[in-house]
Amino acid sequence: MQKNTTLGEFIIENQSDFSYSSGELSKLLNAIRLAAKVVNHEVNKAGLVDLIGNSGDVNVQGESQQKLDVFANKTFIQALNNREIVCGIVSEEDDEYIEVIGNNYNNKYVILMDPLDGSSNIDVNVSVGTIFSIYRRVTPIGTPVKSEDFLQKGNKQVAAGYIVYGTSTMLVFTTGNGVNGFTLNPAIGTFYLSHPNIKFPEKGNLYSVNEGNYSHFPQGVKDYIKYCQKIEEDRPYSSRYIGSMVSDFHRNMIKGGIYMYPSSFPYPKGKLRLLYECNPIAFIAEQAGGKASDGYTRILDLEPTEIHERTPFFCGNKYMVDELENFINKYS
Ligand code: P6P
Repeated sequence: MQKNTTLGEFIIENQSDFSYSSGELSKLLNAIRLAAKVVNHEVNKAGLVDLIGNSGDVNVQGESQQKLDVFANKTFIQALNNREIVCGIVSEEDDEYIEVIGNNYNNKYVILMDPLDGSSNIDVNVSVGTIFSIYRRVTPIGTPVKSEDFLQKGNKQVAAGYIVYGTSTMLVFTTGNGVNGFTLNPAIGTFYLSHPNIKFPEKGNLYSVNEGNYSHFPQGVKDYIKYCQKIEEDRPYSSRYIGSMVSDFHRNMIKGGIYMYPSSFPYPKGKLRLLYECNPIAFIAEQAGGKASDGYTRILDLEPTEIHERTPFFCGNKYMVDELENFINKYS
């Protein structure tokens, strides 16, 4: 695929790669593309209008909702609702799943998303991201969506991706045939294929973790961090942590590295949510030749029981995650 192919051309030319698609998956990706442009426009001018700061509400996670969180959530839900593509939506910002009534429940897909991850960074002009995960529903078409449509293992995803609103805005996604990155040309509002077939580099030297929580980490994670910090000839590591997982993961996938959010205080099960943060990023990581686990089990094989459940999350170059798991397993 030629660089500078537009996202629209890419979707049309790769339609056959989208398993199960009867054009609905393409429409779904196009809806995401539109919503991403709208959110990008607001993120880029947030400092200029009254969209910064708390909305005054608190989301299901007990986290104060930034106004852009609320705006992004509404924008993606409207884009998905108006096209009668999905039969249900899970969002980090909503306690319960959202049933999409149109089309007499005949839509085949469900989508789970974090509409604006890392939003606590908005007020300080640090990059944020949107994460999405797409499944084919498992309950009969023509019936109302049910929770089991959302509580599927990550290995059942048909597509997953993220938008990173950074120095440039990129949409990165997979449908199970590799990972491709598209950069937005804001002057004309078009995403162009800028990073075809993204793969982790063979070696990585970045580790991303909030070391402020070090004292609460499991011993194996502490040992791995010390291993990263040991100054040895051939392994000069660098610590890079933005506090926005999409940005940390994106950098690590391009340059080589590992992102870690272990169980710690006050997150005994980890902070990141399995369904709409870890599963989509894990799908992308594996498609790019990387690995994602909870320290013991492949993230994509975890059996979800609750739509907002959390998990410890370790994701990056395969050999780096393998090394980390070896340290953790010394204590199990
Ligand atoms: P901490 C953002 O809230 C997020 O979910 C991830 O994007 C980010 O990596 C992490 O939490 C930051 O959490 O506890 O290090 O501030």
